[in-house]
Amino acid sequence: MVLNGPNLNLLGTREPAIYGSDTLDDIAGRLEDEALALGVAVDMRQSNHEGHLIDWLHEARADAARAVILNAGAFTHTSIALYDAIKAVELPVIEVHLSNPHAREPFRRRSYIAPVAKGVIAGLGVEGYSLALRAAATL
Ligand code: CA2
Repeated sequence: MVLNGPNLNLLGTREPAIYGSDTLDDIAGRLEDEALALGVAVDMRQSNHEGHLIDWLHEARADAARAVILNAGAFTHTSIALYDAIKAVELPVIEVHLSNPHAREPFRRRSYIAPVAKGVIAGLGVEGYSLALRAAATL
């Protein structure tokens, strides 16, 4: 399962210097193709609501998803609820960011996801999603 958090529905429409010019649909299409080649299935979702992301993590567990790729957006830096949910579901979660939060404002340096993530990929743009998918397929 590939989960995207708040404001990522705006990808490709604003701030291309930071987030690139691909839309979330472009990324989903690319992951679908790559998943086919890897022999795995992807289910990509986006929500601006923290609770939806938590419900989907529970759903991933209930539906026996094998891994979660998570770009939690700004909830990365604030959400103890996501930290708890990731711990609870006991699935490998790969944290992905398009930009490199460590090279931006200081408040982006804290991640509540990283301590419970299997791995973290940041700063490589949409390529980060592809790398995470490859890692997930291998894991
Ligand atoms: O770099 C990333 O992928 C982030 O998760 C993106 C979040 C940001 O809060 C994190 O620190 C790093 C923000 C997503 C906002 O997405 C937009 C896309 C286009 C235009 C405006 C916002």
